[in-house]
Formats: sequence, C-alpha cells, structure tokens
Amino acid sequence: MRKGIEKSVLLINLPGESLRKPEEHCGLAFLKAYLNGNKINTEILDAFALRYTLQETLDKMKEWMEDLADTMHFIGISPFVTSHESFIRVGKYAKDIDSRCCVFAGGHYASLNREVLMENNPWLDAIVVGEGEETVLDLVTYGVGAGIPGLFTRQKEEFIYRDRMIDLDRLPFQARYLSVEQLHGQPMAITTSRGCYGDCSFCSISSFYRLNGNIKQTFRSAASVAKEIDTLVTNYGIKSLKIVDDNFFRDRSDDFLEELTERIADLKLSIRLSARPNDITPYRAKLLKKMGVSIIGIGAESADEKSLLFFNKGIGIEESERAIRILDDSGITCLVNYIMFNPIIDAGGVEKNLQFIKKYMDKAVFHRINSHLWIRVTDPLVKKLKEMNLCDEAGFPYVDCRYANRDVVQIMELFNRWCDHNMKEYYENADILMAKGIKGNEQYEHKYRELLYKDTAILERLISLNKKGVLETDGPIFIKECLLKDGISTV
Ligand code: B12
Ligand code: SF4
Repeated sequence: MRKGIEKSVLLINLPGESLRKPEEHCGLAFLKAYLNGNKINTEILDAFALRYTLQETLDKMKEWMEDLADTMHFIGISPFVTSHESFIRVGKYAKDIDSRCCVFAGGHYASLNREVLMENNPWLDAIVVGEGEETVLDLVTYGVGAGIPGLFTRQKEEFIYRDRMIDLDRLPFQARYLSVEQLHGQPMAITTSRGCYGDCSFCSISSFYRLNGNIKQTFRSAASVAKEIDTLVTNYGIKSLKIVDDNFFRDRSDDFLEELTERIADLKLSIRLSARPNDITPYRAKLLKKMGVSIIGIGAESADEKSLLFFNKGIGIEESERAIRILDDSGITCLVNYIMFNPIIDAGGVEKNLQFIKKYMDKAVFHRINSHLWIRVTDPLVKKLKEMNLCDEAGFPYVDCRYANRDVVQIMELFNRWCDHNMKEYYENADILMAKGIKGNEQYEHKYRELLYKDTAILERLISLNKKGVLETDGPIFIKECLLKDGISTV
C-alpha cells in the first residue's frame, strides 16, 4: 500500500477489439501531464493499447485501488462509441469497490452524450465536457458539487461552459506512458493544434469543440512543437512520428511550416499527418517533404457532388484531385479517406466514386473501398436525414437509417459479401502503407494493389449488372463465383 498521497487519479482507456494497432491516447496523456504538473498523483490504465481483456482491466483497476487504499480515488474513463458496454462494467465496478470513489468520464463520446449517460448510469458522478485539463484539475481539487465550469453533474445548478484554452503552449508536453516496445512499431504521437475550421456533417470535431465556445481551432507554436520533438528524439530515439491533429493546417500555415521545417528537418524523421485537401499547395508540399512528412491523410470523402453537399465538405472533388497530384509529384504517400456508400447516394454517384478510385488508385492509398457512412446519434447530419425521412433517430450510439436508393443497397450488400471475405488480408498490407508510406514497402504495395484492382473490377461489374437490370438475379451468382475463384468471375 502506498502512503503519503492524499488524492489519486486513474485515467482509463477501455479495452476494445480493433483492427487498428495501439497508439498513445494523447488526451489522457495530456491530462496526466497537467495533473502531475499540479502535484496530483495520476496514472493511466490503457487497456486498449495493452490489449487487456475486460476482466484484466477490472483486476488492474482493483489492484490500483487497493494499492492506494488510503487516498481519495478519482477514476476517469474515456469511452468511445465502440466501448459503451465496457464503460458501464468498469464504472459500476469502481463504485461497487469503493462508493466514495469519484467516477467521471470525458472525451468526445461522453461529452456529446452527457445527458443520456448521466441519466442512465447512477454510478457516474460527472462528465468533463470538451477540453479536459482545467476542468479535471478543478474536479480533483474542489469535488463534484463545486459549480465547476465544464463539469456536467447531477446538481440542480445550470451547466457552466468552460472556454477553450487559446494558447496551447501553456500546456505541458503530454506524458509518455507507453514504452517503444508497447507501441509495437507504431509511431509516437504529438499534437500541434486542436480542432478544425471545417464543419463536415458526419464528423464530431466541430460539435465537440463547440462545447467550449465558438473558437474552432487552437494552436501550439512551432518552437514548442520542435522542442517536444527534440525531446522525443533524445529520450526515445524516435525515427517516426504521427501528428494527430484533426487538421494540420491553420491560420498562417506557411509561416508555421517554414519555421517548423527549419527547426526539425535535420532530424530526418518520417512523419504522418492529416489535412483538408484544399490546404495542400505545391509550396507546402515542398516544405512538408523537407520536414520529413512521408504520409498525408486527406478527406476526399466522395466524387459525387450531391454527397459532398450532404457531407457539408465545403470543397469539390477537384480540390482532392489536385492534392493527390501535388503529393504524388512530391513523393509523399497520399492516404485518401473515402466514403463509397451513404444514405442519399444513387447508383450514378457510386459509379462516379468508383471512377475516381480507378483514376487515382496508382497514385494514392485507399481504405477498403466498400466503406460506408457510420452515423452517430450526435452527428450533425442526423438532422438532415430526419428531414429527408431517412432516419427515425432510433439506436444508440449509432443511429439506424434507411438508404434512399434500392439499387445502391443491393450493390452495397453484394460488394460487402466480397470485401468481408478478405478484409484482414487487405489491412495487413494497407496498414503498413498507411503507417510507413509506400517507399521501402513495395512488397506490401504490390499485394495491396492486387487486392484493390480486384475490388474495383468486381464493383464495376456489379454496377454494370445493375444498369442492365439483372443485378437481383445475376449479382448473387456473380459474387459466389468471385468468392470461389478468389477474383472476378466471367458470369
Ligand atoms: C489518434 C486517434 C486514434 C488513435 C489513438 C486513440 C486514442 N486512444 O486516443 C487510434 C488510431 C488507435 C484510434 C482508434 C480509435 N478511434 Co480514434 N481518433 C484519434 C484522433 C484522430 C485524435 C485523438 C487525439 O489524440 N486527440 C488529441 C487529444 C488532446 O484530444 P482528446 O483525445 O479529445 O482529449 C481531450 C478531451 O477530449 C478530454 N478527454 C478525452 N478523454 C478523456 C477522459 C477523461 C476521463 C476526461 C476527464 C477527459 C477526457 O481531455 C483531453 C484533453 O483536453 C481522434 C480525433 C480527435 N480529434 O480527437 C479520433 C477519435 C477520438 N477516434 C474515434 C474512434 C471512433 C476511434 C475507434 C473507436 C475507431 C475504431 N472503430 O476502431 C478506435 C478506438 C480506440 C480506443 N479505444 O482508444 C472517434 C471517437 C468518436 C466517439 N464519439 O467515440 C474520434 C473523435 C474520431 C471521429 N471524429 O470520429 N483513434
Ligand atoms: S475536415 Fe476533417 S476534421 Fe475537419 S470537420 Fe471535416 S472531417 Fe472533421
């Protein structure tokens, strides 16, 4: 049992199965650094990254509580859309072990679903809404009933909004709580900004940060970012890095990029980041290349104009085409985020999406091309779908919705049957390209492209069967043959 500590905080990232490899939870790492900086004993239990089962997570939490039995316990959980069930098990268990323990939650899922979660879970004491550092410190310092801005509780008083921290340089560098071995080859992560100036209707970023007012994006200076990167190189010998910003670009992006490039180009790192396609220019690509950027994820989303409007993307497909060409010319791997199927698209739209992929499949890397829109109950486009009578708002945390076009549903279902059979194989190859870039990984690229070509050929045939009006009869036979022959059939 550890003595001499008054209050202790355990921050939990819940267990979960995912095709994705573990990465640091930057949110929890920031909270730990901030609390530790204010002399509050804080530890992270990252069950997702360490691949713990639910039972192991419960056991580890119990051990932590026993080890610090003399202190006041604060257990903060970071649930995701995918971890709702384990959130309830873990939170309730903590309260069962020690009823005086303060159990709270934070992050996107908890903040956006705060009313429902508080109403349905009596063991939950509070939800930290939006950005977490200052609110969590106040919670641990003053307790739940203190009228803390940004803290959603069961108290009668009205919720008080907490403004965002404008200058992110005020924060300490995030804690590094996973060793290089525990990251299994995944790069360490860093943030240079928070939020995005975009407002896509399927994305939670702007709804989330709106919970802290009207400022859409906040920033760190190039000097601070470079200093943190230097520390990572010195302490861990990192060779690669993932910038997890929602959108790497910002106000006065060129100035930031020039300064950062100047400061870190000599480190020869391999860096990955995400951006809106319209922010990529030849000048920036040149600087990014010099800085060590090897992969950029862009949200193209769709080549169908109606879908882009529905997504409130704010740009046309030409911007994505231009970005892909610029990145290809600069030798930077372009990872295209793309949504093939959505509730309002028609078969013509799906065909446009396919043609776009065919045009750029040798220049960019795509997620599996049967991707469809997942709609969370808190996503802004739920309102649009309700207006179109395509959603009754049933389901939680994802909502059920209807597709307007029957042909699209048929094409999607048949195509999914094909894609599902080798999803793992696809990502075994694509993941390497997405994490490390194409250069030096040509054997994975070869296999990935082979799989992608088959996908496009099969989808093309389904679209053509639909045009001929024989999809319903011939489609299932065609897919069955494809599965048997592991590729396109001649039916
Ligand atoms: C990097 C990243 C990943 C990485 C690392 C995940 C991780 N553990 O953090 C990987 C690739 C592994 C990943 C996986 C997944 N991700 Co992800 N990911 C991101 C991304 C791009 C950046 C996260 C980040 O570092 N942000 C920067 C930090 C500083 O901000 P933050 O995490 O929001 O934390 C602040 C506040 O939210 C708050 N806070 C956060 N947690 C907590 C907890 C407590 C107790 C408190 C008090 C406060 C608090 O305080 C923090 C500091 O201010 C976000 C998008 C985004 N901008 O958040 C999506 C995002 C978080 N991911 C998302 C999803 C859905 C997933 C997956 C479920 C995908 C999947 N189907 O497998 C998995 C689940 C992984 C898991 N359980 O850890 C969604 C979450 C949506 C939701 N409502 O649940 C997001 C928001 C993307 C999106 N717009 O859809 N992801
Ligand atoms: S550009 Fe990306 S991060 Fe920004 S709102 Fe759209 S999907 Fe979200």
